[in-house]
Amino acid sequence: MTSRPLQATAQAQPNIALVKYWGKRDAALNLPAAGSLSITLDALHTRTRVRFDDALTADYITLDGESDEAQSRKIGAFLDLFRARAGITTRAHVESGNDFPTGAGLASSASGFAALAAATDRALGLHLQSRELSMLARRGSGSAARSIFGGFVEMAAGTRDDGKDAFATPLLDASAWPLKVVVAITSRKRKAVDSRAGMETSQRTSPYYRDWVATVPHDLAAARGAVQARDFGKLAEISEASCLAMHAVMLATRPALIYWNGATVDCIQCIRALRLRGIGVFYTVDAGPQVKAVCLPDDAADVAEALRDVAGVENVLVSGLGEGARIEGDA
Ligand code: 2P0
Repeated sequence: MTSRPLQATAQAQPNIALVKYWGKRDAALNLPAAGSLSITLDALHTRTRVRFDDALTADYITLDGESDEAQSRKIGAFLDLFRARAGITTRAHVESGNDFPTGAGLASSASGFAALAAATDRALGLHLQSRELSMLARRGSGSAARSIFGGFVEMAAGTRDDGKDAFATPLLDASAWPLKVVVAITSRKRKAVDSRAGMETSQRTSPYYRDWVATVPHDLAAARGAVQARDFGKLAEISEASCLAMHAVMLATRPALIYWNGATVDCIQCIRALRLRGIGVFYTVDAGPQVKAVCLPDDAADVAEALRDVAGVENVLVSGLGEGARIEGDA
């Protein structure tokens, strides 16, 4: 008798947080200290194939064609969560690829763990609900919980010790408010301090960390209201404030976390000047030097042209808002 191969391929896209996540209330379960709100992109993709094979004696994992010991350990532990649910110990072959730079502040861990969660769920025939998939994706990377869904998404911090109330929920479909995101790439280098290590140090040493966590519920409520009302000006105000407050925490971390370069600052100034000219745009920056300009659809071309002219900008990508993680081949 031949059994059906336990394999599946999924795709997911990165998301950009407008109300940021920086800090955890529990490291073991990867529970965020506060909620966050994001938009899922459509132009950058992670594609992940998972195949469970009884002949394997260890997990075999490649990311963009290369294997990395630390990443493999992290992914192996993530697969263990699914193996435990399926009641198996079978090892897996995982191949994952991004069509954008990995580890450079473009949320590759978000799309990576969301795609891996979706593919593994299908390969093992678990048929988990999206909410549960979001909770599992969170264990890989907090931001990945959000990439399970498309459009505008809110991540709940939850209060339970077991993390069963810390998952993302879709707020609004991409088609209901089709904003554009212009991404200005200012460096393709891998960042020196990854988000997980950075937020742990901020939590331990930044004098502003507690105040930062205390500001998030208000920003979250205001951003949620702005999304529901399609109030671009309000969303701009909240998003830029949340971004800068997070970077203030990072700057005050010891040793300081300075994810920006000169071009990052010049892009921010360019966006501020565009807005004074009446263009519908605001900026946000994550744990990396790239600048994401969120714009009204009709203004995206002007924003892209202006950012392309900023010295130090290597490339500019224009993205719409996209769907959540999905299985390749499904309609
Ligand atoms: C965010 N970032 O909300 C924030 C803004 C970076 C800056 O979520 O430790 O890779 O795996 O849960 O999800 C990046 O953090 O961290 C992130 P872990 P993750 O998008």
